[in-house]
Amino acid sequence: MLPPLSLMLGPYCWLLDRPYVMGVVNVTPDSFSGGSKLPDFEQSLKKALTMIDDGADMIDIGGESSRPSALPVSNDEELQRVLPLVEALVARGVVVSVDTVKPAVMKAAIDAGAVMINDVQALQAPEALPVVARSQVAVCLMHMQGAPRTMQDAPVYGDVVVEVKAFLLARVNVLEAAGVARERIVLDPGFGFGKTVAHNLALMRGLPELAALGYPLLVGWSRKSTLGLLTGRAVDDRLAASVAAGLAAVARGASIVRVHDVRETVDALRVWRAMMA
Ligand code: HH2
Repeated sequence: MLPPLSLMLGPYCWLLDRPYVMGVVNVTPDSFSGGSKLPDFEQSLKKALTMIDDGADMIDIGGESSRPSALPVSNDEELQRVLPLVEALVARGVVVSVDTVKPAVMKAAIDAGAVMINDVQALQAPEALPVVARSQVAVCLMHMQGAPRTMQDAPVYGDVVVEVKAFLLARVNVLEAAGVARERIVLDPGFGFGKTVAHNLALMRGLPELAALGYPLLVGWSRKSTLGLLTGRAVDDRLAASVAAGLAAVARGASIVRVHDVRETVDALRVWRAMMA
């Protein structure tokens, strides 16, 4: 058994000796699993605090959907959506991550006390890397093939595990060369981002190989379309499928699960660990 990894997130240090749960709060009108109206501040705050009461270790706030049909959002609009919530949660001692690809949003979020940047583009936007490198926050580097608008059209890989691993390792090398300590880096294979069901399942089988790179793995299976294809369930009816996928990912080496349904995930992980550990 390898010793548990640790993760530095600004002033926090997590010993990853149990699975951690990241609760998703999207302040968007068009996220794939959300409603069709922009949630207001009070609704979002209540949702995040309920997740913390239910056992979430951190909250991931998103102000721009990454689904293929999502409308692009300006810097100002995204900041207006996420910053008040970041500030309110940080003031309450909550560990906050911000899901963004925009350097300006990253900078403002870090200044407001967010301790993780979750970037589905793995800090590839110009200026994203220096913003994060200058700080002490953690960063989640996710793999995506193509761009959100077209990524699901016809994704093609030779060997999806080899290619995702090579991409993540290349990004890690760029970050470490820029001075980002390895203890601040989290990797994510990006389930559903330019991947077919077969690709996603191959990546699940290959998860131990990604974990062997020695960085904590974060996985986002919650409510995703592969679960819909496996079960025949609509997006608002994928709770059991999401919980099962989260457990399977932890069994294969994931350290952090990114979920919409915190209470059920936390309960399932507690029982599973008590019985399987
Ligand atoms: N999935 C989504 C968004 N951000 N970040 C990471 N690291 N990993 C993921 O798998 C991931 C992510 C998509 O889910 P959601 O936030 O619910 O939807 P949307 O992007 O439509 O807001």
